[in-house]
Amino acid sequence: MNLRFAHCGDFHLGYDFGYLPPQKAAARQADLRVAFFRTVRETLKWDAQVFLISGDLFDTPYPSDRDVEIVSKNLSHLSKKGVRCFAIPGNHDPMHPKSVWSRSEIARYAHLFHGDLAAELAQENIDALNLTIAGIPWDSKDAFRPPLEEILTRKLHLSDRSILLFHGSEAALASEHPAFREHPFEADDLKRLPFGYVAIGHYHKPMDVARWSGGAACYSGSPEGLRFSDHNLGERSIVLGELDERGHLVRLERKPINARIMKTLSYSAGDGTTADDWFRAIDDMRDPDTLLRVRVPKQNGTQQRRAEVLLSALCSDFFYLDIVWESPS
Ligand SMILES: [Mn+2]
Repeated sequence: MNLRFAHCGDFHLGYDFGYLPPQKAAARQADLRVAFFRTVRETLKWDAQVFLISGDLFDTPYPSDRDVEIVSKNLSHLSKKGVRCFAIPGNHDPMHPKSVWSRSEIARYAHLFHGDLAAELAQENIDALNLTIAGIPWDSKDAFRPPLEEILTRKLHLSDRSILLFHGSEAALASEHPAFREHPFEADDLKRLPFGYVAIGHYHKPMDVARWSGGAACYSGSPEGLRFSDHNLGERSIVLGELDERGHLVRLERKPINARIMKTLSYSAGDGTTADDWFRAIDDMRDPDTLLRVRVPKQNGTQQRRAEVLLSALCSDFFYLDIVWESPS
């Protein structure tokens, strides 16, 4: 029988959305909880036997009771349906003695990989499924250590089917985004590992990092965009996959999951556009579930006041419309 899995991560439950007005921030926090609920529902629809969380389920190691309760209830539901849950701590929810991962209402339903990679690769063998799941927990003490280096040289003892979970920065992304330098790895190194699927977290854009004969490695991405940064924009999804008896990846799909969508639009001085052009372009994107940030060049005197009035008329057509007036540098 083939094995099905669902891979998600980077929910950042409890993220404060501090740039939004309080009511909208609360609505977005609720969106994160809805995204988790939907992810669990899609996992069951997919008939997955395993549920994988590749780090940063929570935005903090000490989330609110409400967030803990929602996760606990959903994990308990998965467990009742026979789905096993595996998770690793990410950089936002690292392992601490009193962190969320030690709370019994979470620990009861999720197998958490922790411990020191230098000693051994934490892994769990499920004989009934002919499956090994291994996980590299985020190491806050040595955040720049390449996570794959040590296991590349080690002899691993795996079942025919094997999956690796870790949270890190693909090297090409690290060069584009200064914030993605921690726990760096090369996409090519993934191909040298003996796993059929590698479930990666940290980068928020859904992305296939590597594909090889019989396997793949993916960033699930965050199920909701958190900020107006490139990797949080656009559609969000989770990964659904299937391994055959030999451990080869035979199916890989993405399931859209986001309730709302984040977009940006940008104009610059001297590009020949006017406030009327901006108005038309924004008006075309009208959507009550869109968060849109528009960058426009600051105008002079009465022109500026006219442009502000014009564009502010569109605010109620969006979940959130943020017009950023940029002064000429
Ligand atoms: Mn992260």
